[in-house]
Amino acid sequence: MTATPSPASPTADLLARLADLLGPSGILTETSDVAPYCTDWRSLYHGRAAAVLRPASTAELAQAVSLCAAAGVAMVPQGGNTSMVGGATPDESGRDIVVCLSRMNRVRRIDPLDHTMDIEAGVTLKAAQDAAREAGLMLPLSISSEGSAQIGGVLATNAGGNNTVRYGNARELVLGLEVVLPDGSVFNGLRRLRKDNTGYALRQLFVGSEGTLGFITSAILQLQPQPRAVEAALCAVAGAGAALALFSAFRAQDPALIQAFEYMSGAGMDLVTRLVPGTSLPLAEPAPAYVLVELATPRRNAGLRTVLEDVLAGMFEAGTVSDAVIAESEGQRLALWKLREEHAEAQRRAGASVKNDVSVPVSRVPELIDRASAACAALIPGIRPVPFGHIGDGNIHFNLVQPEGMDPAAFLAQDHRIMDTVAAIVRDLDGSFSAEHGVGRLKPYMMPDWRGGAELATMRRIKDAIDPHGLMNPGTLFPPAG
Ligand code: 2HG
Ligand code: ZN
Repeated sequence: MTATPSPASPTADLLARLADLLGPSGILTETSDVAPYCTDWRSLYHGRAAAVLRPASTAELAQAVSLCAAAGVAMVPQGGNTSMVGGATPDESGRDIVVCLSRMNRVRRIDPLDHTMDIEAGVTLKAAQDAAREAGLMLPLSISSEGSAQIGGVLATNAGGNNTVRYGNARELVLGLEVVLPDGSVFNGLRRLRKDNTGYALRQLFVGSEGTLGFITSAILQLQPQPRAVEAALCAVAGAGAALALFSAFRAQDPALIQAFEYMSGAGMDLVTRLVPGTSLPLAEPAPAYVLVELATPRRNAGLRTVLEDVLAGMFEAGTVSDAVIAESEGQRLALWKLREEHAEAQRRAGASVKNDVSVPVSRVPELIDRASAACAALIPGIRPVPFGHIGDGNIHFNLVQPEGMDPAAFLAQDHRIMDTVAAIVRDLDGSFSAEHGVGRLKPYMMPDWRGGAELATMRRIKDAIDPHGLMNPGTLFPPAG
């Protein structure tokens, strides 16, 4: 990347012009009003910002961005502030302006024939799912933070989550996109076409760009039919190898039925049931590991329960599954999901933890878990590995909870050592150091090693071409040019 001058501090004149443009509800400048936007939800990143902009339309945002660009002021897009890697927190300079699109929160249209949703960036993922469901359709993207995460951030980070195994990541759902570019011009790619071979698929550049190339303001998303039958079961297994044998058995029946296939270790389940009120293990005794499998289909009379029971019976006989419980009601299904979704909360309650959101080819997950557990135990005696997550797509959250009684700060001071130890194994297994949480401010240091050479150089050239003055989300994704 060519050397770019540091972003400027916003002048009083710029702030006054932005206030004129956006009105009193469109700009915050009081320190106490700005402060909540300057810390990530895990309270790991603490920055400062000169102002928060809350435009009400694409036109307002475009004008605000062109004012900031002309003044050389950097902008940090922030959706629901649920980043796991500090990707939406301003730096400590106090020069940045945070931009939030939460006032752009309309589901504009759901087309029942096209199976599409035209939606603004500030709608929460949960509200988008609800709107699709009310129209008899489904937005097939589900993540733990869906109550707060907003569509703009979900797309800018190419969120994955629990249903990737069947429907893909956020990227696969995007047919069209509208983006305000760093100079204030508007890329209007809000098309809802399944086929459109007219040059580069520019929209896909912005999906997963982590706010470094512009502001996603609205999108056309593909929807799916609403399932008529859903079955969920929690299965006790000996480990990740058995979990994959179970996965293969379901896939051999019909891969299109598997809506989620999640792995939990015995250690993780133990933390959840001990530390999170309202949870308990619905099986006779604890197991080394568990799978939460969910099957779903829009077909009537699909005999889904029979498929589930047949596969489980075969797996009992083979000794792959030692016990299982099938949800008999929606309440029971949600209770099974609570055991999975409370993993992050249980780890928080257990002390400091270091997260490794990694992926490997599905077949190599057992080796990843075995090798990374042993390597981390050798690094810090008493460390508690809590691997869990989306085993059906190869994405394991190989999280590590501090040893009992250790000073949390002393543990967190070793985060790079721990992350690098896990990453070395992931690399050996042809995996990725960030499967779904992104790079943010936490992992740019890994980029040269993992994505160096022509790959990172090409990313920098794209960044330079679209944001030549380096005004979009500085400090995120790219390591400092050196
Ligand atoms: C999940 O799958 C999220 O629950 C969060 O990606 C994972 O806390 C984590 O590491
Ligand atoms: Zn996840």
